[in-house]
Amino acid sequence: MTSTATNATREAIEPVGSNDPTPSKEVLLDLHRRMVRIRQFETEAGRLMEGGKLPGFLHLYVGQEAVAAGAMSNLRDTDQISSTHRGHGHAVAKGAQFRQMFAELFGRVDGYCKGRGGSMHINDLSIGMLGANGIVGGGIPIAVGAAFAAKYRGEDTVAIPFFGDGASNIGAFHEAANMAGILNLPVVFVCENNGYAEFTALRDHMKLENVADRAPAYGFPSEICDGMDAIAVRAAVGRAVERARNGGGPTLVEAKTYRYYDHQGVKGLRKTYRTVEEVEAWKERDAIKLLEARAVSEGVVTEAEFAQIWAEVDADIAESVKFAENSPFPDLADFALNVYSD
Ligand SMILES: Cc1ncc(C[n+]2csc(CCOP(=O)(O)OP(=O)(O)O)c2C)c(N)n1
Repeated sequence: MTSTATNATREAIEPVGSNDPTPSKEVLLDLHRRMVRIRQFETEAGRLMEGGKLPGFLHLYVGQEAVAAGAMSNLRDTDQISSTHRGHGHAVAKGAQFRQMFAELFGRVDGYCKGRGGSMHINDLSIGMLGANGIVGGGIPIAVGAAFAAKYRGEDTVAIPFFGDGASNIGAFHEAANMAGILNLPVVFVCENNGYAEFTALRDHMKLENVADRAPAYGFPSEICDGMDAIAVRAAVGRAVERARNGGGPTLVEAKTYRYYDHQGVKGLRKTYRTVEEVEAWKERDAIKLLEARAVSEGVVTEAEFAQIWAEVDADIAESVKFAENSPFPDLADFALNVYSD
């Protein structure tokens, strides 16, 4: 269900489960593989950080996998995305390789930014990953710019900026949304509402309950989906992508989701802003468990087939970490390389 552009307030939709039909086996396995790749990449990155092996900051995406996997399963390599400080999941789901990602986290020359960017700046233009961004809301106008360029050139590509509930308070979001609306650009704004901006609960930083309620102000529709259900996210973003590709303009999709770890790192700096019970309640509806249970109970995928995906991903992780650890550090002599263009 979508609200219309002319409504002053949008239709409220309860984000509980999906009534969308179960996709084919091929699609289920694809969603599962994308989610498991994110979960295991992040789990390993968290372990490495706790072991003191990674420099810089690490904002883990664990818990939110269904959003990146569901959204990206609708996209082609030529479609473009921009990301946030919590960007590994988006990169992995868009098709980035573990070897270059781990090497970047380790600060080595084989990383996506030759070891100069670190966790918050992973990009891969060859797969339309325009980059993660440490500036909250910073990626939103970048994706809108990519959508403008696509429309200007007559290309049928779509751009998705991913951002959090906190980022929807930033001026860049409102300017970009206004521009996307008035220029009718092929953009799907995907807000991952995990209920918190750092340590501030949504009710303390926004008067509205839903980020989706902001879309009518810019003249385009919005949809709320269950961000723990990859099938529901795929369906919601799929509708919006199709609309954008066919000249229908932007949509805002809000996925209600949750992060399992703290804002930064694994244990986090403070623990008082949310309860253990709340975290455990969300884990009960873990996105990977939900998808596995549904696919197995409906007889579309076997437990053994899912187990094989976990094993393949773990082998890829082990090999890629070894590769990254063996990659050299950048040479200090060319520290200014690529800072300025000729
Ligand atoms: C412009 C700017 N302001 C403040 C910060 C500090 N900061 C980093 S993450 C964050 C909260 C972002 O919350 P949200 O957009 O909901 O994303 P989430 O962390 O929940 O994924 C803030 C305030 C920043 N990096 N950039």
